[in-house]
Amino acid sequence: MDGQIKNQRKMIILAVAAMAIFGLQFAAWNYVKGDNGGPNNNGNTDTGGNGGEIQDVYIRALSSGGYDKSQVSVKLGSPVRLHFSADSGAGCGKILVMRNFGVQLISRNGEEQVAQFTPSKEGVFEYSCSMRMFVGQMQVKA
Ligand SMILES: [Cu+2]
Repeated sequence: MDGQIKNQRKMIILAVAAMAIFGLQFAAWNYVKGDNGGPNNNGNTDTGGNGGEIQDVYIRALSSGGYDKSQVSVKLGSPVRLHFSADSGAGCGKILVMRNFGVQLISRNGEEQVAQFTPSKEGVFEYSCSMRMFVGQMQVKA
């Protein structure tokens, strides 16, 4: 008898705890969602997803081989707008790949191509041509 009641109590406590955790997650999720969308901010190309200031980054592939910047630095959690262009003599450097962010840009006649993404992890991430003859690094810092 006593044992059974104890067990029932345990079950109730567990159920309440589970509901509390679920409720908290739900609240947190709603909070994040609200933060993302904002009341008058439904565009995504211009304002980015995470509420931070857009960071414009410019990278150019040179006909001499390599990029004008071998390293760029961006802030964690704020959208990055990557502007890429290539000299007409840059060869395969006209393709810029950032595997970690699903970016692939091709600048055919030296024109600027733009990709936008939001870095969600600190670290050093490579950008390169598809064969990694041109290589540079993007540093993501909090
Ligand atoms: Cu290459």
